[in-house]
Amino acid sequence: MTVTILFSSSNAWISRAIRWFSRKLGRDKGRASHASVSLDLGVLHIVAEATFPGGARVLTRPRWDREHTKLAEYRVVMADPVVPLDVSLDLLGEDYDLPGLLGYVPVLIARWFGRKIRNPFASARKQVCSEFAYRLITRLHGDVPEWRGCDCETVLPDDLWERIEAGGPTFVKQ
Ligand SMILES: [Ca+2]
Repeated sequence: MTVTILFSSSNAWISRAIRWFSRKLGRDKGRASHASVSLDLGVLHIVAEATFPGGARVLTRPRWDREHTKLAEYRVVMADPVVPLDVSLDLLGEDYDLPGLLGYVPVLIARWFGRKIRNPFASARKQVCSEFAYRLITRLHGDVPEWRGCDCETVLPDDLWERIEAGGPTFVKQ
């Protein structure tokens, strides 16, 4: 099994809102608005992601490629999954975490002022895209040094991407 993380962008309103917040955090990049996990199982190549509408879902990799603008892809360096794939994917079918996304507003406003607060509306079961990618990869791989200290209920796709770019043992650019 080959696991990769995909960063992408789109013109959906949620995507634009996430990029707007990223820019307001001082990133002229404001690059990725979406993170997904690609799983090449040999007989089947799928992408698992949390999306609105749709919630936590899988689709085929060719279809994902048709529907997304890929900005970057990194392979996760790993042997066998720490948590078996079917258990790791247990969150599939959960709803999109819309209340949690709303909770990003006070979280990101606090970040403008250099403060860190918890997401007041987040649900651990419901998923936003970066949260789902974080949870799935850390289940499959185990500890990810690059992401240590991340709160998956307040993390943005660009946060995950920047930490990967900063270097570490877990990810190799494709
Ligand atoms: Ca959540």
